[in-house]
Formats: sequence, structure tokens, C-alpha cells
Amino acid sequence: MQIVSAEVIVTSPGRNFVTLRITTEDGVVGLGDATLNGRELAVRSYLDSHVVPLLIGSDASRIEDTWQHLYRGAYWRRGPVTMAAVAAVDTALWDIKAKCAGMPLYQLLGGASRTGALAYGHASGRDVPELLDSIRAHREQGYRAIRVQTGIPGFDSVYGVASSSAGGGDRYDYEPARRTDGDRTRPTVETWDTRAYLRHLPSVFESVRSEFGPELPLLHDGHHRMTPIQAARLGKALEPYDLFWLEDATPAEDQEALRLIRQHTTTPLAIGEVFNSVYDYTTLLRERLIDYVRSAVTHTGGVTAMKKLLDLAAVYGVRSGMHGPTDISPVGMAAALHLDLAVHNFGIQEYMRHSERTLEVFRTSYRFEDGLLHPSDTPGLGVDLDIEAARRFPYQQAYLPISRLHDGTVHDW
Ligand code: CS2
Ligand code: MG
Repeated sequence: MQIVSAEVIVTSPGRNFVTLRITTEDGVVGLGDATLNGRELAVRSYLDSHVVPLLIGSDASRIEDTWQHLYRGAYWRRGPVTMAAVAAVDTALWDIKAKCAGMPLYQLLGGASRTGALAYGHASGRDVPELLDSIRAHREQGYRAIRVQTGIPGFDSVYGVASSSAGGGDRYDYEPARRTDGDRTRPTVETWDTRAYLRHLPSVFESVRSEFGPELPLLHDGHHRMTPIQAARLGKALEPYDLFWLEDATPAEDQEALRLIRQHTTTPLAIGEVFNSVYDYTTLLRERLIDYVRSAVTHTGGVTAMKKLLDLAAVYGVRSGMHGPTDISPVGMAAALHLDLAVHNFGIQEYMRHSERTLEVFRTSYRFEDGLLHPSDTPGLGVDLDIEAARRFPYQQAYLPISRLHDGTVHDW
């Protein structure tokens, strides 16, 4: 089954996305997500210049061999740009294979292990009253698990907190990469103070638990900002609030940092959305330093690589918690949902929900009902890309914010 074309489609319906569209000689089309927030054009170039020429004329049915060719044949291995490109090819080939089999992709991954995948949404508030409103709104939308992020008194803007100006739709939308129409696009700068954050957060969870009770699964994203001992202190301070997980407590590449955190707290830990290969996890899994794997199909080399990573995680009792913000496209989200349904060690799926504008371009069939996500039984991934609609939304430069301390020192955003 020869590949006759492979197009890289960059579109910006509400935010930037990069999609690889592969077509076989029989006219079967497969899609893969290659979106890397703030660095989209690097992946487009990697695909257009170095991958697409190798795909034309190759056999679309040889998924594993294609993956190994693109990984080992590049000589220079791993990294977010490379692995997003490999992921897009791999996901598109799985889409094609499942379509040819007349099955939803999860059936080729072992079939359904559950009726649906528990989702969590992003509640946030500049202050506690706004946060409580946001949690109520997310529960009314059907979420059974909720991420909690708030502002900090005295700070203008804080990671993860929607403000009416930032979102693409309702006031709880949160889009970190800000596009500007101006000719001088520069990252916005946010000021950070970890000690103020550590003093403030426990009282936020005290208010949330007293309002919503002990059962509601609550998650929090530390977003890479703490030192190991600060993260240990926060994990310990949050134990009375029984979090589902504390995410990215420290910069993820410092795997050994989690040893110290583990010594001080039983709050479950999740990490890995910035990782791009199984090798990023080896210490974390072998020493059981984390409880959830945060990688997305889109950033970790595709369905093939993600399935192998989750099978290794299962050996150590670690479960999935795949990354699912709006900068994972509906194609990447659908790929995650097929794995979520099939793997035994499923944990939870992040689901920020894309804007109506994004869904004008990406026609999805996955569904969110009663707090659970299901990829649908449409053959393949179950997502189509409307090329004409995609052309209506040209790329716009966008950067993720950067973080600086009060004295101007660059910090982890
Ligand atoms: C966040 C992401 O969803 C999350 O857990 O860490 O929204 C992250 O900030 C973005 O993916 C960055 O592009
Ligand atoms: Mg995160």
C-alpha cells in the first residue's frame, strides 16, 4: 500500500496546529498531529524537508519499520521537534491501518478495557470565589474530576488561570500561547514568587474541599516551578486535601529530584508532558518515583511509542494520565482516547475541550458524556480535517509566556 502524498497543514482556528495528512495509492487518508506549542514551524520544516521525501513511495502498512527508520535513520535522536514529527507519521499510519480494517483504532490495540475514559477539566479563578464558580461550571458540564489553578494575591496573571481576555470561547477557556497581529510578537512576561504560591495554595484547597466535599478528584499543576524541597513541602501541606495528583512539581528533566519529594509526601505525582521518549522515564519508573505518565501521543513519537511506554509503566504499577490541553489537536486527542480505552493501566485523561472554531476545521466523532470520553466506533481515529476550512485560518506567530522572578531572573514558566 504505497504512500502517494504527505502534506503538512498548518492552520490556526483559535490557536496554531500542525497536521500531517498522508494519502495512499488507494485514496485512504491518515492524519497525525504534529503540534508543538510555540515551535510549530520547526516541526513543519522537519517534516517537509526531511521526512515527507522519505515517505513518498514507502509502504503505509509497515508502521513499526517506518517508526524505526525515522528514529534510528535520523542519527540525531529524540527531542520534541523530532518526536512530534515521528508521532505525526506514526499516528497517520495507524489511522490508515484501522480504516483499512474497518475498525476504530482501539480495536487494533487490544479492544476496549473500559466503557469510557475518565476525563478531567481545567477549573481556575483569579481568586477563590471565581475558582469555586469555575468548579461548579465544570461539574455542570459533566466533569467528574477537576484541575484546580488559582491566582495569587498581588499577582496580575498566573499560569493556568483563565481570564476573559485569553480564552477562545467561554470565560473559563485558557490558551497560554498568545497570538498577536502585531509585527512584534514577543512572549508575554509573567512575574513569579514560589514562596507566595506555597503560602497561598493550601488555603485554596481548604476552601475547595469545604465547598465540594472529600470525594471530588482534584488535580493541581505545579508547572515545573519548585525546587525539590519546596515541592516536598507543598505535597505534604496538600495531603489533608487528598489530591488525585500534583503535576510537574519540579522541572521534569531532573528525574532524581523526585526521590527527595517521595521521601516527604504521599501526594501522588504526575510528570512527563515535556518528555518525548521512554528514556526520559527510566529512573522515574524503575524507582517508582511517579504515579502517572503525562506524555501525549503527539509529543512522544506516536501511538506505537506511547503504547510501549504505557506497557513499561504498567510493570511498575504506574498509570496513564495523558496530556490533553488545547495545544494537542483533536487528532492527537483522538489518538490518546483510543489508547485510553484499550490499555489496562489507564489513569485519567486531560480534556480542556477545543473551541468551536477549532472544531470547524477538525471534524471529530469522539464524545464526552457523563464525565467519560469515548473515541467512537468510527473506523480509524475518527477525525477528519476540512482542508478548505483550514485555509481560512492562516498561521499566526505565537509564543508561550516566560516567567521571571521579582529581580528579573528567568524562571520556569
Ligand atoms: C499544562 C499545559 O495542560 C497542562 O497540564 O501543563 O497546558 C501546558 O501549559 C501547555 O501544553 C503548554 O503549551
Ligand atoms: Mg501540565
